[in-house]
Amino acid sequence: MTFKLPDLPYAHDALAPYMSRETLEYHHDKHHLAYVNNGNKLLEGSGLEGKPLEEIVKASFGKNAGLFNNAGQHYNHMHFWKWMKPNGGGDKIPGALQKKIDSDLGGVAKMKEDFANAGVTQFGSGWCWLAVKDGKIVITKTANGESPLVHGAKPILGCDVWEHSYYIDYRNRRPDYLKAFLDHLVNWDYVAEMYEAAAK
Ligand code: MN3
Repeated sequence: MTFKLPDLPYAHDALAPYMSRETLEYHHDKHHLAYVNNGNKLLEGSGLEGKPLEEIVKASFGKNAGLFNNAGQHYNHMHFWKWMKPNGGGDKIPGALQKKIDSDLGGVAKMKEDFANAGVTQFGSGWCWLAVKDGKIVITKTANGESPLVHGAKPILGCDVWEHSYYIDYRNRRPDYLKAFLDHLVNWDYVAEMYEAAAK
């Protein structure tokens, strides 16, 4: 089995009330698990067995839709759990990353506004992102299981705007979910870690 469901890095109720135990039980224990199981089945005979996850995602994009959807979502969710933490969010962003956000995205407040707007305007299922492209941090959005990884960039923060990510807690209020994600959930230390790795 190449793909494995990672444990959540916190208890299922640790992100409440911003993301409930019930949401994480469905989203992590069922949705993510399904991507892992389907991905493992579709990996067999694909010629990509044993390759690193990022390579499988890039190599299957546009060539093997079934495998890409599941491997892409496995990659996205592996990071998504780590992009959140209890008592996260806010404006406490590690120094070097904050400076880069100031220079590339017009400051933290503007970045949060534009990131949320990308998530709100992603039509249907998908993700909104901070990513490093050509040495700059950019804000993007993608459909379904895609990520900046298959568009020549390196993701450093992503928010899942599939309905399964927010419907139990927020019903149709996607803007409220994105605001709670930014104000109370983002693990900026992990974002900074991915930024340092992407900037090398
Ligand atoms: Mn999801």
